[in-house]
Amino acid sequence: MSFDSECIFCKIVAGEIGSMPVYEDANTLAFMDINPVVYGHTLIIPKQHWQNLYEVPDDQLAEVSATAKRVATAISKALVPDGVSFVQANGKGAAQSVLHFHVHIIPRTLGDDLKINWKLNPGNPDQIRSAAQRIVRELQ
Ligand code: DGP
Repeated sequence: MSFDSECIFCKIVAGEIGSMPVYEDANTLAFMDINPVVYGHTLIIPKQHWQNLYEVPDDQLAEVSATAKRVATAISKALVPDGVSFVQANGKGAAQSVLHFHVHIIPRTLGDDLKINWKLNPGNPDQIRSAAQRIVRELQ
């Protein structure tokens, strides 16, 4: 089991710090982003610690992809956005701030004009929770 005791996402997987999970299976976890760029912004991670796309083994990548598809499908039904974007950053130049491989699922609104390097602003916990509850209901 690959684990980094300094990694914030490993701490979430281990239950050492809280998160708002929406889906979990043996090797992957989906939870709400604490700095959402939009309502419903969700992260998908492998439970094991791999820094980036280059490190994550293909079988783990396949499992993350399957979870990302499952959660994006639930988001598209529960939140009814105009679209859904996947963003996955590798390295400083790509604005990767947490060095544990992850995929952002971002519900989109026509004309939202989102920039790929968004600012990390704290989200409203009630709004994040409400989005999580709607996604979880769809996944059940
Ligand atoms: P990136 O910048 O692509 O590495 O994305 C990392 C994301 O992780 C960013 O959108 C904010 C989010 N994030 C950072 N720390 C935490 C945390 O402790 N909990 C949660 N839920 N999200 C976090």
